[in-house]
Amino acid sequence: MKKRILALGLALVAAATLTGCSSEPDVEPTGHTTTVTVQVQGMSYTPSEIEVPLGDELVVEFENTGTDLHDIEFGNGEASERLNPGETETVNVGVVGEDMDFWCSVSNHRAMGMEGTITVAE
Ligand SMILES: [Cu+2]
Repeated sequence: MKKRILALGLALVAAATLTGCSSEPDVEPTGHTTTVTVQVQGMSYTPSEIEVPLGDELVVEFENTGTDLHDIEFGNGEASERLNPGETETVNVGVVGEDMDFWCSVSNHRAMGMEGTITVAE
């Protein structure tokens, strides 16, 4: 029984990995990495607009400098954990081939203004 559960778990991980690969945009990677620090100010991200050269890998160092629980979630499915105030997490967003939104998935934070955009610069 335990073995069967383990096998199912592995299958789910494999499926998730495959889905992750197929959702990557068809773009020539530059081999460069753009690293951006994103902080929280009240109920918004700063910066809320990030520009990334086409094909760069984007790494976001998310610092919860706010006073509530927050996370950061990207349009391609990458996301941080929910962080307490003062915590930091580095999220590898992957190679960026198209414009993308990002937002906080906690409660109604997105509606309150916790969202932003990643713009591809060609
Ligand atoms: Cu939030």
